[in-house]
Amino acid sequence: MTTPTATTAVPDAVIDALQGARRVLVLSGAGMSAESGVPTFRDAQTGLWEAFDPTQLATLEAFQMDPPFVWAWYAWRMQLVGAVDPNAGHVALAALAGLREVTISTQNVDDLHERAGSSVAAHLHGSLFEPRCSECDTPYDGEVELPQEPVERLDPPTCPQCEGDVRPGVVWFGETLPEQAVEVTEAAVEALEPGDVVLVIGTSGLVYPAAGYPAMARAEGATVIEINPHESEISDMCHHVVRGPAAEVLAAIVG
Ligand code: BV8
Ligand code: ZN
Repeated sequence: MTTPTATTAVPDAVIDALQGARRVLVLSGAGMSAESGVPTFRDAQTGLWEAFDPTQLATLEAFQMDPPFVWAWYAWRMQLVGAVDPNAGHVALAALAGLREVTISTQNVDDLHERAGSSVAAHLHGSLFEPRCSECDTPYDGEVELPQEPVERLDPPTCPQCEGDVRPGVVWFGETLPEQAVEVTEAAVEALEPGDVVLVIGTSGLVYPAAGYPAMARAEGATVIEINPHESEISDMCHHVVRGPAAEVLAAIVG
């Protein structure tokens, strides 16, 4: 790894920890995609959604109450993610996988890690790009109309099997996380040994159970490093904190 050239000071201890690590577990949140132009969850929602609290929109109840209203938000987000590119941070993590054993478990519902060349072990909160029927759970692979601008309402597609409303393939608040994603993440945490590194990137650490993994990793003896320009709920339990933007810091660290 090169000596960092970022404007953000990367502590030598972080460089040394990564140099010495055999395994790296990446726990990424919305801040990982911020420099690609994807609004984070708690930023002021762009345009139309400024008036709404995402945690009120990202629920099954909100969808059942008004499917076109909630579907419109997700269709806009699908369009937005499709129109942006992975940033230098996504690219750096893909390159890191050529140097170390890297496992990525993300809270993000975008596909930017994959489009940068990473394989993602777990999407803890599902994916924008795996819509399924809200009635019979059948994956929906038909046409999805993507609005070029945010729209207030957009009818969700209809399930070809049962005529039910198609829903986004994300995990809403109050819904349990995909079992496989939890199992894979917990196994990766339990496999950590002293000397391994956990990079907690761009998450406010507010949403559980995902927010609990950094503490579990620390208990396994791994070195926990946060990359986030701001303080988060997990900053206090990290061994090192790099207060800078993910793309810039990761590009500097991985080189
Ligand atoms: C569940 C998909 C069982 C939808 C999302 C205790 C235990 C268990 C559950 C709970 C609990 N306490 C409360 C709960 C309930 C709830 C919860 O945690 N609520 C919170 C609000 C308190 N959890 C759940 O409901 C979960 N389900 O536990 O099931 C159960 C069931 C019933 C009852 C009880 C338990 C399901 C949660 C999943 C919700 N779905 N997303 C969608 O995307 O629309 S969560 C959503 O928020 C996103 O996935 C996002 O990833 C996630 C967390 O946000 P962050 O990723 O951290 O993003 P955020 O905007 O918050 O922060 C961005 C960070 O980036 C900031 O720190 C910022 O400084 C930083 N940043 C900005 N720019 C950059 C940057 N960092 C680096 N570089 C930059 N350039
Ligand atoms: Zn159906």
